Amino acid sequence: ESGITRPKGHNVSFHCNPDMEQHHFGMTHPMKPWRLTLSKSLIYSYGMSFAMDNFVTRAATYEELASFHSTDYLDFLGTVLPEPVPRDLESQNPDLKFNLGGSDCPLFDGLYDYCSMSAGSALDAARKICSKQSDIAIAWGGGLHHAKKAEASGFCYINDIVIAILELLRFYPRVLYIDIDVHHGDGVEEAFFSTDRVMTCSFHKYDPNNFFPGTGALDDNGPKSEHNPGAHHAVNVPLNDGITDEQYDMLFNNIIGRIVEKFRPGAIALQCGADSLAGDRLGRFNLQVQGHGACVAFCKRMNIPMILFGGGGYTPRNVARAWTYETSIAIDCQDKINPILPEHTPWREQFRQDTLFPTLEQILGEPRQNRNPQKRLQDIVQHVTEQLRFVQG
Ligand code: ZL4
Ligand code: CA
Ligand code: ZN
Repeated sequence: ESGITRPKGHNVSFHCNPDMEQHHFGMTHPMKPWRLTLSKSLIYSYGMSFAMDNFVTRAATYEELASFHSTDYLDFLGTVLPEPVPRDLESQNPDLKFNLGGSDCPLFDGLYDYCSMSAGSALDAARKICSKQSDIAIAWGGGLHHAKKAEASGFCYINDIVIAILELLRFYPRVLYIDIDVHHGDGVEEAFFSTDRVMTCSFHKYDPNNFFPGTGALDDNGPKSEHNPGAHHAVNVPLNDGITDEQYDMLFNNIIGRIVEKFRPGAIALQCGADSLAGDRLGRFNLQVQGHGACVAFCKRMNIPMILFGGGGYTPRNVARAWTYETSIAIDCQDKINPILPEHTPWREQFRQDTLFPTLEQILGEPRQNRNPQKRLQDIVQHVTEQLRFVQG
């Protein structure tokens, strides 16, 4: 008996499609759709599905994908076939059409289905929010924030987040997008560069020369040109290696607290990329499951309808821990669940430690050096505070 019951006063819906998890980017590619299977298996083992409305989502239609993407791009995406032999390992090859087929965004079997299923979950989640049937809607298979209108980028082909936010904008005057993936949420930021109805805020590792995608500096806040209403509506929080839970929590609460107070969003889209966790194959931070989850808890306390998206996350056991803990926060049972992983969890040995909350020492041995001086973090809060003077709610 897990003791997990329906949360009082709010509805949580869970949107997934098991077919999505069957796709493979390639043996050594860091993006493993199987991490979604591992995450769900842990969520179900804890009995959390009994506290949510569970939906197996459909694939998004061509017309739905075309609400953001160009038809040229979609037509190509729908017809390209995986190549029998990888043509070129260099994804910087300028010949790639729509940036498809390199090492970051390979062509694989069922690519179009994979993309439309991710967007289908995100859209279903958005529609449950719009119809007020859900207060929190979860789409761990979405969160693919780098995809552009007519270009694949950074493991992302279809920007399910943009498509979901466009749906939210049919019902809500203002939507806040928050992105805690270790990478800059450039695709979502760019999509809403010229509107004041969406504010975007990404926290990320920033190093223009050595870390993908290289954008998202503190003073990149939306084009300030030609009476652009979207000016000042992009918040960027550039960080360095090794940031800790305490520092991240301070920044997140300060910055998101101020944005919500000023912008007064009707809905929140929160991208919960788990590559910001310590020990991630591509990540650089020292965040623990608790610190990552604290961002979700903070947003939930504001009582604003919210979609939780997945995103990056390249060490599957830690992805599963974070998204399980965050599901428990959504349904308000985080204080009730046993931190020892349920005995009957499938693939339990994959988790190495039997706890939901391994220590930094257990994850990394030696924690990564923290290169975020407190003074720099205060300057960031200061900059955002000044930026928000230009924003109206
Ligand atoms: C890999 O091992 O920084 C792809 C990508 C494939 C398999 C074998 C091919 C070996 C790491 C990454 C060659 C790999 C060369 N395989 C990759 C500038 C780059 C050009 C491509 O979390 N090389 C590009 C994208 C980032 C770059 C990060 C994050 C997505 C998200 C949301 C996207 N691209 C340099 C890298 C491997 C690979 C190993 C890789 N790619 C690491 N970082 C990137 O924000 C879902
Ligand atoms: Ca981010
Ligand atoms: Zn990422």
